[in-house]
Amino acid sequence: MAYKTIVVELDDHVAVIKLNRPDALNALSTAMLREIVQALREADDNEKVRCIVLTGSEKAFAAGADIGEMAEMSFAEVFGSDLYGPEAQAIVRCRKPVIAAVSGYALGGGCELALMCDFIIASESAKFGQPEVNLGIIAGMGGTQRLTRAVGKAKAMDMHLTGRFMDAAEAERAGLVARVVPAKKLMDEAMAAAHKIAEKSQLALLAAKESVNRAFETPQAEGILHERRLFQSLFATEDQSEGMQAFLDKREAQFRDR
Ligand code: CO8
Repeated sequence: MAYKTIVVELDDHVAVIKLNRPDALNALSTAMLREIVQALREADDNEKVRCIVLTGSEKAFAAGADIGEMAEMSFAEVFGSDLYGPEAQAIVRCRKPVIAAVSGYALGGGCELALMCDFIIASESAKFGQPEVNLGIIAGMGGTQRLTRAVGKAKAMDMHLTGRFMDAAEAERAGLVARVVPAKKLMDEAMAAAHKIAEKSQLALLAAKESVNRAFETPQAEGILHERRLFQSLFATEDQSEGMQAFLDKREAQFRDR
């Protein structure tokens, strides 16, 4: 499908979704969010795709929701249309692993979009922030919830209340990002991680993602029970037999997603 605000490329088993509104620092318009949702759906439905990388430009992953689009909106319009709500829900419904490769600004909705991905690999130039308070609003796509769970109350409050940006080194220390690499190596690192993931059993990946996400949605005892049942269910797969036999045979496993 032809997109206007994003570019989608397939590199072997990895779908790369690149946000592409350079003039607006990849500000997230409704049109762009809908295209991201569509591209994620297509990647989820495409049997060839085993991992997804979501990225922006060197200067900006995304500098937030599109302020121009929101500026004139009334409460009735924002509430009545559930602005950005359905798109945000659809993004987190993607079942395949999604890596955010973040360079430059990841602000407001851009930070929230990165947090909706499964993990973030950041360049040394990355800057994360929830500066909505400067606009007289607050985060609306999960930022008060996901950022708080990622970095804890103190730093989340600091970012939401002061609007200050967190650089990549602080973001790594705080647990917001998984890895920090030099800007020039960002896509190489993200693609290497994605290709590594693509080698695994799809069934185990789906179960792992679902189970880790339970840690955010359920009491711990429920999450642990859910994990145990998923763990046990994977013993019904051929990939479990193959993975363990390959280890014992001292060879690479050949997973077939069965
Ligand atoms: N929306 C629209 N346009 C933007 C945005 C944005 N969020 N950010 C940057 N742009 C545009 C600028 O207007 C400018 O356009 P133009 O050249 O036509 O004037 C262009 O991008 C370049 O921006 P700057 O000239 O400002 O570039 P600088 O390098 O000087 O500054 C900054 C970069 C610091 C990133 C600056 O652009 C900035 O502060 N941007 C706004 C950041 C922000 O406030 N983000 C939060 C937005 S609100 C939000 O995300 C709410 C999400 C939750 C909604 C969910 C509802 C359910």
